[in-house]
Amino acid sequence: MSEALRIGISCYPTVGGSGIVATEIGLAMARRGHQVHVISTDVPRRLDRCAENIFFHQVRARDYPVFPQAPYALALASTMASVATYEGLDVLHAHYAVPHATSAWMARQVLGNGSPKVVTTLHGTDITLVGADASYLPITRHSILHSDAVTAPSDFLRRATYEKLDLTPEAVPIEVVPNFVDTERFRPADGSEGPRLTALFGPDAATTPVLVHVSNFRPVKRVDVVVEVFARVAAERPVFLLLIGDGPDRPRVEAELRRHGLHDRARLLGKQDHFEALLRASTAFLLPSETESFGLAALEALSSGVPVVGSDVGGVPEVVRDGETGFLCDPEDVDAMAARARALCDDPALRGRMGEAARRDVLARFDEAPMVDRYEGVYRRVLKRR
Ligand code: GMT
Repeated sequence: MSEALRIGISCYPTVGGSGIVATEIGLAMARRGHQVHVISTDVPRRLDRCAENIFFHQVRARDYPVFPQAPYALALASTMASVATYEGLDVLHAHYAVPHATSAWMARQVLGNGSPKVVTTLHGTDITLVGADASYLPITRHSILHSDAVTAPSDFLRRATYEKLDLTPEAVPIEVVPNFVDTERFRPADGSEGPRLTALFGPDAATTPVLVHVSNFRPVKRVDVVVEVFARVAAERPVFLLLIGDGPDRPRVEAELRRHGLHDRARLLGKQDHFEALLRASTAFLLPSETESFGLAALEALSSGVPVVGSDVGGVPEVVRDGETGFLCDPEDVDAMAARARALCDDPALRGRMGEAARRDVLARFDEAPMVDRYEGVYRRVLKRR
């Protein structure tokens, strides 16, 4: 094996896709024999702390009466600098530019010569919504310009970064490394999942299709549209809805389900660590997002052999093949989404064909090993420039 690296990874620990991608990269690097130091405010949900070569460093943003808010970016930069010094990090991999790329840049100013190389992975709203906002733009742009390497999960996000941050490929080469999925964990149904659905929905679950949605219930996910689609399908035929995750829009979604008189046909499970069996037993995955740089939750559904009905926005068409592994619609066209979801509920053969195509496509394009090779290649390339 070539030289083992010491890699620092900073990310948000919440249910969001960026934390999941960061954690899966860390675990994969640790399995390859590298020493991985995860730097975050809390243990990321999918981090296996018992795994060999994984270390966790908690960021504590101390509050003080004179601060308007606890200065997270400073506390993170300070922790990054300490971990880099004490653990001799070669590389610091910042996930989600705001403020992680900036904190990494600050840590480097503190450390001077011999500081780790900084790799920034952009994820989505860190560019499209927050990073491009005037309040954060100059510092985000600067931090990206001063990273040793920058990656993005889709060509859409690569282009959006150039456009919104007024950067050029010459100034900042952005490498597209698509997100990946654990295809064993997210595998197609084998027939043993039935009792899980029956436990949730009762005996009708054996013969009734289930629409599923997984997200952090932020406005950008438009979970209210998930309910609208469900209501339109439910007006035509028996169907259940499974909602997994939690976030600011959950109360509104619960109210909408009651307004439609459909709360008895829906189950809100909140944050779940192990929802794989329920996902693969579902009929179709709904993703009506306003924007989506990639759509990791959709990739997990496709890997589970579940077709996706979603918005034709951002990087989603790079993940879901319209008409083959799912259906992509104008995000404002709720009727079209409902018609597509209903077609999958009405026609088990169509659902089966698309589910199989989805699984094949994921195995061909989004398997873990080639993507982890790509990240390792990025690390080794920036280190050569030492
Ligand atoms: O950008 C965000 O909204 C946060 C981020 C997250 O932590 O969930 O999501 C983004 O990163 C994911 C992982 O790369 C992508 O799969 C999501 O599409 C992307 N979200 C958006 O672009 C809205």
